[in-house]
Amino acid sequence: MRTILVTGGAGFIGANFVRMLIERGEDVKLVVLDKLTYAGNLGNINDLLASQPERLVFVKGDICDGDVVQAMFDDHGCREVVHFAAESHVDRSILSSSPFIQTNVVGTQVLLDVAKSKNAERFVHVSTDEVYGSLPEDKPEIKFAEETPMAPNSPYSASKAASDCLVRAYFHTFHMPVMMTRCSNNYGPYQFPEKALPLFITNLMQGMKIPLYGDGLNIRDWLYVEDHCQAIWTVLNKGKAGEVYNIGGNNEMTNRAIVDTILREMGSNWDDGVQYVKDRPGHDRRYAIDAGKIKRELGWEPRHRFHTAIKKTIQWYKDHQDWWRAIKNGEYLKYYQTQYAGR
Ligand code: NAD
Ligand code: TDX
Repeated sequence: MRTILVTGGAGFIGANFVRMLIERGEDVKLVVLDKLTYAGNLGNINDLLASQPERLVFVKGDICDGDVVQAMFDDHGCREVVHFAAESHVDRSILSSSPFIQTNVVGTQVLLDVAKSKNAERFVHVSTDEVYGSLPEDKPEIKFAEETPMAPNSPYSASKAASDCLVRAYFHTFHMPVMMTRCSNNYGPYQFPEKALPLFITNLMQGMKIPLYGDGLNIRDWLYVEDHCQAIWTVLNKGKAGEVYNIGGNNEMTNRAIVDTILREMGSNWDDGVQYVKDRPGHDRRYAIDAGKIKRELGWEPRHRFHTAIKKTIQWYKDHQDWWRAIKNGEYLKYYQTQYAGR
């Protein structure tokens, strides 16, 4: 049985990754290291921690703490790493960038150093398409390729780009078996309701409006989270050391089109359900991924179609109101007030 360290496994994508591998019975033991920041939620994996204690272990800790990370290898026997842990919300990085530099840059460096000293066998660094910057909306033929130069525009994407540089350097200098993935926007169960899709869906369920930034014509490439998790598993198993793999849904949509779909599915309309608000500073106009390399070289492509997966996602938030109502409380309300009041 392989023993894999999963950082950030109590967050949105990390928890979906853990759930996928454990539920389908992969021959793995997963050790989740998570600081449980505002975005981490043990409730995302609690049932599996209770039912599969020999295959899933949780440690509360910070990836910036070298001793804690070392114990993952020495005490828990981890030999491979999938690195999800990060500060991940662009708007929060605009409010305050320092936690982003600490976790995303320093934390990744600590993790790389320990993994190097322990001769980790495989290391997947989960990154983002946002490191490439923004694409023009009037040139649909241009997409991000792995060779596209990095040009990050937000403190969040700048911190992710810095971590990508470190990962690249540890391959080049130390020949570490590291791989990097750069994925487009995810959606699905367990996504923290500060991100656009769960925010829009749960606001409507609370009788509140969708706050749509600017003219609502920014474009993102939406990927169902399960497809992303399968891509990461594929890279961990078949990826080549030192390589970058772009991951995308081949599903570019404007925010207006996303909102339109959600309104229709939830029986609302533009007048009752949407409020245009002041734009995000530095708001990237368009992201689009060319995911040809991972398809050609590793045989991965997305399986879920947006129109069915978004229905499934909306249904999940309808069926799990306790989950998101508990989050949309306390600290969250303070954040919401700071982020949206007066916009
Ligand atoms: P998330 O914010 O939902 O979860 C992040 C997790 O990391 C949380 O559980 C949090 O507690 C944990 N964490 C934060 N700081 C930590 C620290 N110092 N030590 C240990 N744990 C810490 O994020 P997500 O949306 O699941 O994203 C996961 C990864 O995927 C991130 O690296 C992000 O950059 C990347 N990514 C996300 C998307 C997306 O659409 N959500 C797209 C592409 C790439
Ligand atoms: O209230 C909102 N109103 C709005 O119009 C919010 C929160 C967002 N938006 C817009 C901004 C974006 O154009 O919706 C789009 C999606 O926004 P986010 O969910 O914040 O995602 P984005 O900024 O595109 O970044 C996401 O994808 C890449 C993740 O949060 C990152 O972690 C990932 O790296």
